[in-house]
Amino acid sequence: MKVGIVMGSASDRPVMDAAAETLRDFGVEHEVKIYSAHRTPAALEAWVSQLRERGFAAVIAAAGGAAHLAGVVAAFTTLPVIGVPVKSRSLEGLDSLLSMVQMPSGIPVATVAIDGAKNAALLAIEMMAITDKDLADRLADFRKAQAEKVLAAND
Ligand code: RP5
Repeated sequence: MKVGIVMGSASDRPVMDAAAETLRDFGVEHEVKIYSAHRTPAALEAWVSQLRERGFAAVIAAAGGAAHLAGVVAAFTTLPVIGVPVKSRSLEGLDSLLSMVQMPSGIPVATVAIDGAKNAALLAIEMMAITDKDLADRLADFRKAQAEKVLAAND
């Protein structure tokens, strides 16, 4: 099983690198693409619509501004779509957040925090870990190490 990462512009890349890094850390195969819902709609549809048959488990979609990318991705697939609202220049990401989190009924987008690329990857891993015991074990190890790091900061 693989995870797709799509972002609306190459300018989103610095934020989204954290998602790819997290998937890499967990040994999860992924494919990263730049497609825009408004600048390259046909190419976006062509890529998204064959993800299920290519063995993908989830798609992470990141965009800033009037960030309709995640909703459009969700329209073209029944795979779970995780939206990452990217911090925008004019409204600091509030526009991106609302346009993802306020999806109308029927086409869900699981939206994480503004610039929440790492959590998007962790959520995708958690979805895959429902049926992948090895991945579930790695998630448990990750949580344990994270907790130990917090507690060690008290020393
Ligand atoms: C969105 O517009 C992209 O996802 C990006 O966050 C934002 C700005 O894009 P650029 O003008 O930097 O290409 O489509």
